[in-house]
Amino acid sequence: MNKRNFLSAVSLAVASLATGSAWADGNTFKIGLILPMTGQQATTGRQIEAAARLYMAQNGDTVAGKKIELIVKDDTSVPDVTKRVAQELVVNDKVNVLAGFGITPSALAVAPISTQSKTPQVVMAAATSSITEASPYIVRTSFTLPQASVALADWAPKNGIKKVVTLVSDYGPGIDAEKFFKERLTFNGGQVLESLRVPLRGPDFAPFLQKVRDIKPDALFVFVPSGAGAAVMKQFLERGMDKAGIKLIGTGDITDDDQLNDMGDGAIGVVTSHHYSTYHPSAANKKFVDAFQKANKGLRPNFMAVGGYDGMRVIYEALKATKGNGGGDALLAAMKGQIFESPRGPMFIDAQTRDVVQNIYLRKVERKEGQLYNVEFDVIKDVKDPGKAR
Ligand code: VNL
Repeated sequence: MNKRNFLSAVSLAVASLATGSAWADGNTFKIGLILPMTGQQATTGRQIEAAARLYMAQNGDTVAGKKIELIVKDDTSVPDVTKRVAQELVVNDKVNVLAGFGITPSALAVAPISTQSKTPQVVMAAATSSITEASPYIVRTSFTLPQASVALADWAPKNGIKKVVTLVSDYGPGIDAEKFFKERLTFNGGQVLESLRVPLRGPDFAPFLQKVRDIKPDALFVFVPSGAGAAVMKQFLERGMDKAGIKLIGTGDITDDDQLNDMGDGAIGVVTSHHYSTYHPSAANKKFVDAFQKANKGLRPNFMAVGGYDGMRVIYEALKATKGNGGGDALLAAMKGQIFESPRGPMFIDAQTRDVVQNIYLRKVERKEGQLYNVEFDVIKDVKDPGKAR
């Protein structure tokens, strides 16, 4: 479908929403959950789907008199597919909410559809700062890379790390991480010696790591998306970078709980900053982790799972608040300003920006009870996305 046909299809759908026929298909409330279930980002899809199903199992599938129907679609993390699937979900399935979005380009591809059809779009994974500005219907329950990166740039120079090389995936979140880490480190008297970018698809880290070895900084700061951290860690250790005195630091995407336990003792001591650790010491998190593992053959929930779980909560609470008969605008209004305790700690959906405000933790990989975990050792409370201030 070309753009014009698509827009008129959406307008038709909007017209039918306005006359009430779409809502008349009774007492179901449909959530279109679009995720990368196959391909390079499949772990993200698996984590979020499992978390959404856990939330429903724990909270029931009837809310405010409506039966919740979860429609999961695989977009293979190809934005053109995300867009087509979103269009079908809005026009044919008449979903009440769109949710998921494993990577930034997928979230951005759907933003115009959300705006046109007035469908709330709950971003559970993608983390480029600007995403929430792409549509007034976007609400985010994951995190932003500026939010996660700045804390580490404050920690590093106080801990003997002054000269850093950055290595990021060459797209939205990587560029945010690079920029905000560098700005803050420089402000703190440190220095970024070189900024390296690797392709998102099928990256070969070897030549980049060789370059880092030659430059010999105090530390290498890395952002790669969830699922790619283990490959970086393996090559970092194989090349003896740690033995050459180069520390590995980054946002928590690199010591992703989905993979961390298989990374081996070489990962011990790696310091990262992030909003969620499976090891987060709270009763709410313990309950979440236990239930998630029980329902998923021992799979450890990572930060993607938490974004999905909390996203479902935001949708459920909005449906309750609107007593089951609100349209897109009413649901969106009821999502704004929600404040609650997540497994990650306290969180808040800023009504102005529709973005998540949350604690950012500094963590160090340690072996605990025989397993590798990101163990939190410091916290910066209630961090807003620093990308929004400018
Ligand atoms: C993104 C950001 C994706 C952080 C990620 O994993 C991640 C994104 C799939 O915005 O594309 O860990």
